[in-house]
Amino acid sequence: MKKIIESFITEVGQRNTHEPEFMQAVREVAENVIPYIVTQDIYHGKNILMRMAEPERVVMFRVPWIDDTGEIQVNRGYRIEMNSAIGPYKGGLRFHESVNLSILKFLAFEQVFKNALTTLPMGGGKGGADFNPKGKSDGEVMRFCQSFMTELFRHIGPNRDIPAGDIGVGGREIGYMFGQYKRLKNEFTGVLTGKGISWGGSLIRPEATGYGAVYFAENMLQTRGDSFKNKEVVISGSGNVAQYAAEKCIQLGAKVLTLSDSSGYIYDPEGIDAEKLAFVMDLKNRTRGRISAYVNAYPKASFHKGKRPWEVPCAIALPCATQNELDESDAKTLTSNGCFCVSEGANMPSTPKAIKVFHAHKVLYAPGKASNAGGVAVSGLEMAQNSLRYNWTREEVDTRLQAIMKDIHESCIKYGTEKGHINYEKGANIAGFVKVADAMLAQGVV
Ligand code: NDP
Ligand code: 2IT
Repeated sequence: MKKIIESFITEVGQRNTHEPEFMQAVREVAENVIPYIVTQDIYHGKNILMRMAEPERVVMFRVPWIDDTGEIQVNRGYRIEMNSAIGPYKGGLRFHESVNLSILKFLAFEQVFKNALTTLPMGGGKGGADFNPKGKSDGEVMRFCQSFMTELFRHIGPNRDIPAGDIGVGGREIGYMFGQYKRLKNEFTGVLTGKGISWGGSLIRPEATGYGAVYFAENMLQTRGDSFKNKEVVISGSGNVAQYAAEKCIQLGAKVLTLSDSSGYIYDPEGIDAEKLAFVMDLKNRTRGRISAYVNAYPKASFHKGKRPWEVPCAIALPCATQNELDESDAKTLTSNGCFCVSEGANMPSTPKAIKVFHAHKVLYAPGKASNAGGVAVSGLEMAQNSLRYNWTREEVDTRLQAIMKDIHESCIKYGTEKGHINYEKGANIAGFVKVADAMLAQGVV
């Protein structure tokens, strides 16, 4: 088995040199799915995983724009259209200085499996640019978004490819991009998700990823007759996903101890309550400040510069910042401090060695493609509402989100149950694979 997996990885690696994040995501899937494929005759001789590891299409383009001093800047834009077997390409856009082909291909590959798990008809894609929104004025962000969409618009559409937000892309950026798409096409369509409520957005979409990651963790805790009540929770990040994960934890009676950004983490031993979270939301979303400012407002808290929050003892950890932000030594620290539940709000935040530590300690560990699927699931519900030209209430969307997270949890149990342990990583990868692979088989050599 090891030989089959290694020869597959070698072949994919030869075609994708210098793409470590993409190869990390492919290896994780291959290690979980190939042992399953060999037991299933229908997949033999179809080269199905190799086909899934090759994007259907990659678009790369120049994004020129003028900054506030009148200088011409240039960035690189991308859209990876990974797989459309079960629906149009769907996935976010990331604006961050680290963005490159490897990072977007890993995200697009993960998205294919994640979207399949949501039970909704969505293929997988991802895009973005190496643009750093930090410190940019509203005008600069708008001009960048307009230039980005001036090329992207010809590749997307409500039945072709529907982008949304991710790191560095929230409601403001979606608004600027939607406005430019509408001018170029002279059409009002649901081409992006994460839109404002008065122009086609869905209630609960901003909350969905964070809430979903907590709902998924709740489902995992229930398998042990446990809950969030009075649990200490450590969260990384302080953006969209982290904020709403924290909100749901607080609503469920947990004590949230940390939040972070790329400069460090804040630790509040008294817990971040609803009022303190409102301060964080204003700080991050309106004034676009740094999380370190929390300690000026709440002096009993401390700021740990350049550090990650995993050293703070907790029962539950929710990584909600970025890829590879939790390594083997962090995982060992967490488990030795009693952490027994990890639900990933971010995409691929735990390194492969960290995941091994979680499995060895029988931690309730959910990979992002299962636990953060609530965001794209509510994006799917936004698309459905746009097609219906109708809006569901908050309660309706939240009820559907909870049902979807429960369904994903059940799919993981179906394919991931091992002796005395649920391997959610294996369960999510196989369940996602089966749905997409069966559709591809039915469609011929695609
Ligand atoms: P935001 O841009 O709103 O927030 C990102 C947060 O992560 C910020 O606190 C940011 O800090 C921190 N961060 C980003 N890069 C790094 C880094 N290299 N090192 C340390 N911290 C970092 O993004 P989101 O909250 O939307 O996304 C967070 C994660 O969730 C990502 O992995 C994303 O792919 C994933 N995700 C998002 C979904 C969504 O609907 N938005 C859906 C599913 C997954 P700083 O400000 O210092 O950069
Ligand atoms: O990683 C993700 O699932 C997202 N950034 C959300 C994608 C979407 O289309 O809502």
